[in-house]
Amino acid sequence: MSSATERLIERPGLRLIHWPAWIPPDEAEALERQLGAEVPWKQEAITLFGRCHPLPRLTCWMGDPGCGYRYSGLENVLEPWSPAAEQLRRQLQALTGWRFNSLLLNRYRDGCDAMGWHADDEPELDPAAPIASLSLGASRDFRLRPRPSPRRPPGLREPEGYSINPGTKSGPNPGTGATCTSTGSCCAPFNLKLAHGDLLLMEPPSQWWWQHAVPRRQRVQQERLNLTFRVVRPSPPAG
Ligand SMILES: O=C(O)CCC(=O)C(=O)O
Repeated sequence: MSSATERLIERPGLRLIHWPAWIPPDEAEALERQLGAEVPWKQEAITLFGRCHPLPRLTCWMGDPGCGYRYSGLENVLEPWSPAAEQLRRQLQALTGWRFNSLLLNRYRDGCDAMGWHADDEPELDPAAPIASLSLGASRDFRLRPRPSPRRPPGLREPEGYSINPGTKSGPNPGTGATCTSTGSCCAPFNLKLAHGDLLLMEPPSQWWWQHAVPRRQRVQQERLNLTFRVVRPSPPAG
């Protein structure tokens, strides 16, 4: 782990902390190779209107027993923590104070692999916990936008300045991801470049108000791995 300095990215209802090169390049390369080899990657498929669609990426879920959950309509089979994933979970606990008990790994084989707009707001997730996202390999765009129809727990008030139709307001250069201080002008979609070794912490209540996506980028030929560490409220053992 490096002593990379972090950057705070704030919008109404959104709070992200970004550590560029949290893992230095040579360590990140070794880690990418290790995860590429030790993780049991598979290509899941979802069924929509009776037709089967393979996901445009390879995935794997790891976690503590009882910490799996449904995601994109898929009931996920939990794999045990691999050695590299377990080591990262310990480092993230030291950094954040959170003991992550579930991990989704995504392998984007090239720029044709992608992830559509979504928020990580499944009811099994602890809403007080952040999601820690580590990127390895190719740099990819990570897009953010206010949720077209925010779904939130009863009683949670809309953040001051939040707008799902920001087109009429001009933001202070949303492309930079610069810290936003003037509420009401910062709800335009924006882009973050996530590069080799970068860590992104998505803090509550970001998932209630914002969505994210990793769009297709045909010119990207290199592979990318992304690991999102989560805190699931464990389900009671069956029986
Ligand atoms: O690949 C990424 O950076 C994002 C992954 C993601 O959105 C997710 O795992 O829910």
